[in-house]
Amino acid sequence: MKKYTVKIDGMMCGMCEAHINDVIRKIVPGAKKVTSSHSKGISTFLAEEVNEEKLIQAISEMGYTVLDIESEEYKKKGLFFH
Ligand SMILES: [Cu+2]
Repeated sequence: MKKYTVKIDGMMCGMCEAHINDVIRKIVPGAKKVTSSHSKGISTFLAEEVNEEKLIQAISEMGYTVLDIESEEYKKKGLFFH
């Protein structure tokens, strides 16, 4: 599982956030914890694998601009024993 952070230009309000969340869920069927913030200009979600090209294209087609996609290994807290 990875945590993806997508920097998006053009979100202006809660409706934009909802639109972006919808398109992420559509392009990334297994996406979890999909959240977007128009004030920060980012969307985050958890997923195993993402077709980044397809996601960028789908978001652009809606009139927003993807500036960057970052991913990092996501580890649930408390899952590991010392
Ligand atoms: Cu809006």
